This record gives sequence, structure tokens and C-alpha cells, in this order.
Amino acid sequence: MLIDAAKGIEDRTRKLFEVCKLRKLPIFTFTNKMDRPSLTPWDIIDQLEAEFALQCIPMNWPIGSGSDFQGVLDRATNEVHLFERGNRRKKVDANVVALDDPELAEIIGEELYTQLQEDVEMLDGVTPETDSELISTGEQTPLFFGSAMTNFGVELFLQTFLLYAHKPPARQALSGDRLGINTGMCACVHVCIRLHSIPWLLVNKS
Ligand SMILES: Nc1nc2c(ncn2[C@@H]2O[C@H](COP(=O)(O)OP(=O)(O)OP(=O)(O)O)[C@@H](O)[C@H]2O)c(=O)[nH]1
Ligand SMILES: [Mg+2]
Repeated sequence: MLIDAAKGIEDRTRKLFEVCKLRKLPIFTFTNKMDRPSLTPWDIIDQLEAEFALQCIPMNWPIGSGSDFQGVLDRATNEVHLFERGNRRKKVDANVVALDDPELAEIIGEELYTQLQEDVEMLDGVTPETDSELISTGEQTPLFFGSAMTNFGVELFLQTFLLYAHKPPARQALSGDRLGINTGMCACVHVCIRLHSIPWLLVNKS
């Protein structure tokens, strides 16, 4: 499910969610355009929880937004991936700094650093336990923040998707042979279907 960070849930998000809910499909949520003025990540979570009754599991966490967007914290590794501005149409190389690196406050600025510390404490307190069963039935959604146009935050999204996505069942070919499908390829097909509105994103990955 792709969310525009400035607009939050839109009509087409609602339609997509209805389909996923009816079919009990797993939902991976990517909040896009963090490099533009955005709602806060807490606003996005509130919307998803209030309207869709989804349990959000933030896998990464944005630091600032718009012209202040500094990057994301990967919550699994406690590493901050720094967003670098430049030619927005090209892949941005993410410099990685540990959350406890003494230089982080200087790099991202005192204000955002303080905000990040508060957010991390709050997240640790309120994030539900990740439950792959609830993810597979679409009751929990791994939630990501990034900037798809600059390919920022997309890799972590794809890695997590590979970790939790359903493996494809073998299918009977017309010839009678069982078809084996490479997991990575299958995951790509899944992502293509789920993220059909930004298929170029996958082209960038190949
Ligand atoms: N700054 C920025 N722009 C983006 C990003 N992703 C998409 N865009 C731009 O946003 C514009 C609209 O793209 P989308 O939101 O994907 O398409 P849409 O939903 O059909 O269009 P809107 O109704 O404008 O939201 C295009 O010009 C994209 O290039 C991003 O991560 N950062
Ligand atoms: Mg849009």
C-alpha cells in the first residue's frame, strides 16, 4: 500500500485496502515522498489504525521531512541511513551512521536528534510485537518511510518484503510438470502487483 506522506489515506488507498481486506492479503505499507512537506509519521500511523484498524509495525522511522528530511532510522539495526540531496532522479547513496554515534546529533541537527530520541523511546513502548501470522492475514502491516523517486528506503522495504511475503505454491504446468518458481522472482511479481502504481521502482532494482 503506497501512502503519499503529504496526503495520507486517499480514496484509491481505501479501494486497495478493501480488496486486500476482502482477500485477507498481507499488506506492506510504504509512505512515500518524505522529501516533501509531510504529515508526521505519527499522523500516518493514527490514520491507518483509526480508519483501517491496522496494527502498524514501523520498520524504519523518518527523521524530519521536506527540506529537513535527513533520512531514516532502520529499527532492526539501529542505523541511520542519511538522505543526500542532489539530482533527485538518480539513486541517492545512503550514508549509514549508528544511532549511538556521538556525531549523529551534529549530522542531523540538535532539534531532529532530540525528536528522534523521543520517537525511538515512544516507538519502543507502543509498537506491537511483530507477528508473521498477523502480517500474512493483513492485520499487521510492516510500515516504511522513504522517497521512492530517489530510491531512498526502497531497499529495506524490498528486503523485509522478501522476509515476510508468502512463498509461492508450486503449480501444475500444462505439460504436467510441476513449475518451480524462484522465490526472489516471485516476490518481485508480488511487489509488481501490489505496487503497480510505481512499477518503475522495480526496474530501478533490477
Ligand atoms: N519529491 C518526490 N516526488 C515524488 C516522489 N515519488 C513520486 N514523486 C512525484 O510526485 C508526482 C506524482 O506522483 P504520484 O503521487 O506517484 O502519482 P499520482 O498519485 O498519480 O499523482 P498525484 O495526484 O500528484 O499524487 C510525480 O511528479 C512524481 O515524480 C518522491 O519520493 N519524492
Ligand atoms: Mg499521488
